[in-house]
Amino acid sequence: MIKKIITLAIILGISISIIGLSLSNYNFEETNSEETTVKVEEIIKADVIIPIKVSRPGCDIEDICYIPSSIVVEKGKSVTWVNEDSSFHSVTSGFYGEPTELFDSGYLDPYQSYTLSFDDFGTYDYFCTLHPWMKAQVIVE
Ligand SMILES: [Cu+2]
Repeated sequence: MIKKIITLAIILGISISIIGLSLSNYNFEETNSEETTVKVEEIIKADVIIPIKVSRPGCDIEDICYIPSSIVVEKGKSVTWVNEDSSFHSVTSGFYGEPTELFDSGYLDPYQSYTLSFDDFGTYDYFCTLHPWMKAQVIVE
């Protein structure tokens, strides 16, 4: 009789543990599925943005082809450009028709970024090889 009671108690204990485990699993899965609904995006910290619609003339009127059109950085620091437009653009040193060949991002795809570090003082003018009206500068202090 005592043996039967002990066996029953053990079976009961195991059953409770199993139920408890499956409940905790269920809760875990639920939280997990909520977390996966959060959109995961690669976050690039942009110092200069190439905004939308700059592939047509007009952004030069307000000087917003690159935002900001003039950025001041400390010597040794880097600048990251992000192309937020749906067209290709470039970050090329110099002026349209007069590149200085110091740097050239090549064609940046939409949402592609380009990072450069500036180790010398000076004013670095740059432009877009595809759109003559797009120009801006980096000032290294
Ligand atoms: Cu461009």
